Amino acid sequence: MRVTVLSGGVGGARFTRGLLALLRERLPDGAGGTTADVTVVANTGDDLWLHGVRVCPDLDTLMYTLGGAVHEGQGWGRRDESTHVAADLAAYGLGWEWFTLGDLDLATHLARTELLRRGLPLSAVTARLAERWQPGVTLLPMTDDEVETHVVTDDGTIHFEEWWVRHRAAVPARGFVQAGVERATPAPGVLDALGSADVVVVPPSNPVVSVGTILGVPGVRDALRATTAPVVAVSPVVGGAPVRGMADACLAAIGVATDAAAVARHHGRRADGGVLDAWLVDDADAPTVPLLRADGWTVDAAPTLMTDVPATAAIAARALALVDRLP
Ligand code: FO1
Repeated sequence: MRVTVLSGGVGGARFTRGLLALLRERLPDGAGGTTADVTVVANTGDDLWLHGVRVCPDLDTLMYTLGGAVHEGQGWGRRDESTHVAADLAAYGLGWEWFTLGDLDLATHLARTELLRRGLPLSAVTARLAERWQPGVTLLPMTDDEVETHVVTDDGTIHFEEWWVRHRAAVPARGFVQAGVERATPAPGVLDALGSADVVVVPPSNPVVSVGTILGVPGVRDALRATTAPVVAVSPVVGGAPVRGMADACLAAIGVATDAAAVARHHGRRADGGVLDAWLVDDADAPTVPLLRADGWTVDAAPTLMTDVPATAAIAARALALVDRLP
């Protein structure tokens, strides 16, 4: 069974961990793994150059979370981290003191940068770094080309991470620019992962700057619309608010209401020219189920708070169960 996941952010990584736990239970390979072949296409729009190293937040959150090394409370960065180098860099007045690169995390960025400088594309670099962590999935950047999400504010255009971390998305975003996306191509394996999947899963990732960025890579949206695989997604909005992060600030910037039905309609059903087939909302949003069903959506309500891995596995099970209810 081939499963392809489009993931960004902490929510995407946590969901994928639960999905893998479910697949290991349902399709065990007898060695603690799963016979399912899971490919995760990661958002790379958050990527940036800092202190001369390439930082890939969403690839690293997936690699650390699935590799068992993530700082669980943060959902990003390494557990048992220290920040000696960051403190000393601050003493030089360099870098972003509000964006902490931990000492162990820096090793990842130094390794990545070394391999990039040797001429490896990001996809090959990612595969090489993942060998150490054994995430249990094929981890693919959405593209090997440098695409960065920049945020247009009244005081100028800044990198997404500055808007997200320094300003906590409190500065109004007038729009998002995926710098470089027009000349980007999907990374090797991405289109095949979509075309040959038995199911495509969209976790409760940020619909604008994670899912939207991945879909913005030329060719990806068309491949998603064309695949014979059903496409199921989990709402990142519960009861009118994002579960984590500041997706509401992103949705407001593009004029989409922060509610489960509005986000579904923003992505759209494939039958209507959109990219999804089925949508799982939280029990808190059960009232939207009949409304969406009336529009032809295959939709269900379930507990969707990813409180721990078993709870997340149960959410993944409910999302996959929607496949059986597709017309
Ligand atoms: N998030 C923060 O809130 N504060 C930080 O200092 C911070 C540093 C950081 C360093 C490396 C990295 O890969 C991620 C980091 N993040 C930090 C998280 C990051 O902003 C988010 O995980 C993603 O960009 C959201 O998808």
